[in-house]
Amino acid sequence: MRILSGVQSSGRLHIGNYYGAMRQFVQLQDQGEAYYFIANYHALNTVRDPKLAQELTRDAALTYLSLGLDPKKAILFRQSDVKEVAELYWILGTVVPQSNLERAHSYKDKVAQGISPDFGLFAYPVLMAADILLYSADAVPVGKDQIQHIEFARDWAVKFNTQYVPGYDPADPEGKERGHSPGILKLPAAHVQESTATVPGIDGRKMSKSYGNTLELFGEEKDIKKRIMSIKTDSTPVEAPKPTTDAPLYDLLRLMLPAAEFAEVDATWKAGGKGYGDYKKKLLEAFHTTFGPARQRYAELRADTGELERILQDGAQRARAEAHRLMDQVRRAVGIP
Ligand code: AQP
Repeated sequence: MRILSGVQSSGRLHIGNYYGAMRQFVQLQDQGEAYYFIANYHALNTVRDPKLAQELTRDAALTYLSLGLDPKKAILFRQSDVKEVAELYWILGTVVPQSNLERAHSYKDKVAQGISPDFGLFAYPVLMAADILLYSADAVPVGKDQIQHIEFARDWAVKFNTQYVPGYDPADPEGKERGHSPGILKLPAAHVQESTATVPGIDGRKMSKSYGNTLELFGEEKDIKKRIMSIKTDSTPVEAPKPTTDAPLYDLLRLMLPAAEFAEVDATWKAGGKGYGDYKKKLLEAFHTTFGPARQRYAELRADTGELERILQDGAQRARAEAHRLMDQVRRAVGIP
């Protein structure tokens, strides 16, 4: 099984990225051939400072490694190191209905936030599909917000194959039946962990770099504390039962505490006797227990710039070999010598 996923270097990575996606990346590196990349072309949609773009790309790579990604097992690379992705993006774009892009949730959400969209934001799902299809991925571990994009990638792969592969039958995409051909573009499947599908931010919306509501994995201790202490709560007094479990503080405790400890929180949350301040302190402790070792590795890896570049170059070389193979077929199919 080939696994592929990426994270945008559009800001410092946060615990939403970790629980929604990166934790699975690390688990899956033992279960198949894993390709993980830093989506630094995607990040240009929001990061317009070249120095910062480079720094955030490097930071995302360090984050992967600090969280346990092993470059001997998984291929780690920068999206921009494999130029074929831009070529596939264009070719695929020629079969993408504009109406699909107009109904993309991520695009509609950003427009609803008042962001005035550029072409890059509108066409984001096409580049994401190219990212996935270029490496013939079987499984794509992602958070829930990305499911629609994976569905698009499947639909467009079918459109491309139907258009350009003689004997391709969408009902038999692998060409198992006699007389059918397998597609050039392989259909990927989203791999979502339901329990952590959407991690809430400190304001209760989805945790997101662009909302400024994150708990950064490798943020300054002082800042983490400040942010945890400012998680949105109501004014229920200490002794009273909390009116709802539909609260970011409750969800974050559930994510970060071991089951037995969370059971205690759950009991007092529903019965009363503890205040939100106590729960926030507990969450801060859990943050440090959970991410302490990774934070330590991050500090060590940051000091060794040569090693990081070597890992990324090696990953790019391996990813390029696969991209060349696929693009040979794609170019031949569409008539580009
Ligand atoms: N809050 C979240 N809950 C669960 N999963 C999440 N992911 C991101 N936020 C959450 C998952 O992390 C992976 C990498 O995401 P990304 O950084 O490439 O893009 P994103 O989803 O757009 O993340 P942000 O923080 O919201 O970035 P901006 O603000 O730049 O758009 C994905 O698999 C994603 O599902």
